[in-house]
Amino acid sequence: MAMGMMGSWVTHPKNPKLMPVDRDFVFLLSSYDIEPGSYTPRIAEMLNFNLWAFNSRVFPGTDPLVVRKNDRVRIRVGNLTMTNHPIHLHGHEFEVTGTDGGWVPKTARWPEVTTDIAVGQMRAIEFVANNPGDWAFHCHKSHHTMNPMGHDVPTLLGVKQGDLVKKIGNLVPDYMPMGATGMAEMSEMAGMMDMPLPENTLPMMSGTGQFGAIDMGGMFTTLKVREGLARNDYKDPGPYKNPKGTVAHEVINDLPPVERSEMTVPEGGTEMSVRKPMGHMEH
Ligand SMILES: [Cu+2]
Repeated sequence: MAMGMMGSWVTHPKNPKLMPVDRDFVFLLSSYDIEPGSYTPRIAEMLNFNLWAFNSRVFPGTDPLVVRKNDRVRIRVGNLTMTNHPIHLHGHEFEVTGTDGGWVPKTARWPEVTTDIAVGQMRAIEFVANNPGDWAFHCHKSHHTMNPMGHDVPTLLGVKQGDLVKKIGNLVPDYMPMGATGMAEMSEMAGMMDMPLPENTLPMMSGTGQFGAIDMGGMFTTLKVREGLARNDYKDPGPYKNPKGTVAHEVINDLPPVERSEMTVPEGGTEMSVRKPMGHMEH
């Protein structure tokens, strides 16, 4: 299992009228510790994994879930990793309709957009895909939507790095600094400069969409809801054509700048005292 040799077994009921759906997907969640440049996972690792996978694949290597508008969709997710995964869907509300114990009675279901899947658990979620578009489907732990991530790098947010990069580069060729304004800066830089990566690895956050960098990795894919697809058509239909007036854009106009009230600082400044807990002296 630590090498990725695993799969799902789905037994469909003999009676096709039992819990019918139009599209039925299944995911196994798995995780690996593969050093950049290496081809063999460290199989003795228990907790500190760096690759988080849907069916042993990570974004942008995952396929989209293609469905027709108004299809009833089931997504089954089983968790074979050593931690829980809050699985989240955009654009729709779903119900958990199945667990390892069987189908959930209709009266016991409630609307959700995220469901946590504990270690060793299986969940089936269902919804009607009534909202056309491209919708993210992903684990909600942010480091599970990243690819190989060094966890012990210093935080360089707000640090003016100047020629530091060049100086370090003299010592460590291919050195890549953590972005001063965040992760997006890094993946854009990596794309722009055609950064060389070690063999058999991926950028930490990558993927491009119709509006530019997606900055995701790991347990991430998209649900693509379209009208007019054939019954068995699962091919990627490409990016969604957003109807006019539904895409956010920068507002450019001649209006005067917004007036904001001045911040008043009392004379002599403000003194603040911070008390930290010091054990149980008063008890
Ligand atoms: Cu996760």
